[in-house]
Amino acid sequence: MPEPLLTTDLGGIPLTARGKVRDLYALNDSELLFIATDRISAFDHVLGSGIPGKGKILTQISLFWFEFLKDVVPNHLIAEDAVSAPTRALLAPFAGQIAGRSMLVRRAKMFPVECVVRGYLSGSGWKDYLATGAVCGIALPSGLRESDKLPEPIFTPAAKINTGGHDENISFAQMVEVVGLDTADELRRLTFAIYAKASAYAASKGLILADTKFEFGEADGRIVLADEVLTPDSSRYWPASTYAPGGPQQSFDKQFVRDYLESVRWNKQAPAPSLPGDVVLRTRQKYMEAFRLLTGREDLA
Ligand code: Q0Z
Repeated sequence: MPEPLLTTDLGGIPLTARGKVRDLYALNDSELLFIATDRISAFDHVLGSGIPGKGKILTQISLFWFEFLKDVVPNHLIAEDAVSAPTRALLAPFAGQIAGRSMLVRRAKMFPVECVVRGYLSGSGWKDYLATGAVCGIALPSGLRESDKLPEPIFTPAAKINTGGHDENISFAQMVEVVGLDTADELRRLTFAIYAKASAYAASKGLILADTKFEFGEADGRIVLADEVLTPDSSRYWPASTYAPGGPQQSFDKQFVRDYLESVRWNKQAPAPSLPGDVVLRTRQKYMEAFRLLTGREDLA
């Protein structure tokens, strides 16, 4: 088992943003380098242990979806594995931190809205529905149960809250105030189109894509799909074989982690615990299983 990559350091190359699990570097005015580390979060904290290979697995899943969706929406990807591009000589010394887990992307002007689409009632959508009968101002039929399939997918945007805090669900009208009507309409249209194609494909592989979120930006006057796409970190995947509405569903990827954290009665305050070896190993296997199901490939690279 390789050591998990928990943090990156590219020498003099400036770090633009460090997320819970991803590091973003500015290469020049027009290009960024995304690196997916092996960090894992649960209950809103980064845990003390990483999952070896997780960043590679999630990067390969993102790359699969960018390719699969390129006829639906253009994206920010320039190249995977920036190390191999001859013009990237400056990255060569850092190949060990980059290979298989990085994406060279076009810098875009990001829209400050998460484009969330839900086909099923779960998470904050379920909480909103319980409290108000609606999600992001979209009224739903009464009597729905947790994890029920919705009559049709709903678009439930969220405003990005900087660092740490949860994104806040907003109405479509509030989104319009932020990005304008034409852009809001187009982002919603693209979000539904992507979800329709991706959820049908996932279903053909035995996976329910319960919900997911996209981030879009603008580059050269065009809307592009940015960030990571349809990874287990940005999406709820459920195995179709065990789907049972009327309560929460098991997480495809993080269930062993959550079960362990509940078993040790962690108070969900920093510092987050480390994970025992068997939880790390079984979780890695779940990520690999998602990779195999979605991409049809047996192994990374
Ligand atoms: C994405 C994020 C991460 C922390 C900025 N193509 C783009 N152009 C400009 N900005 C971004 C992108 Cl993807 C951008 N994030 C989210 C990613 C670590 C935060 F790896 N922030």
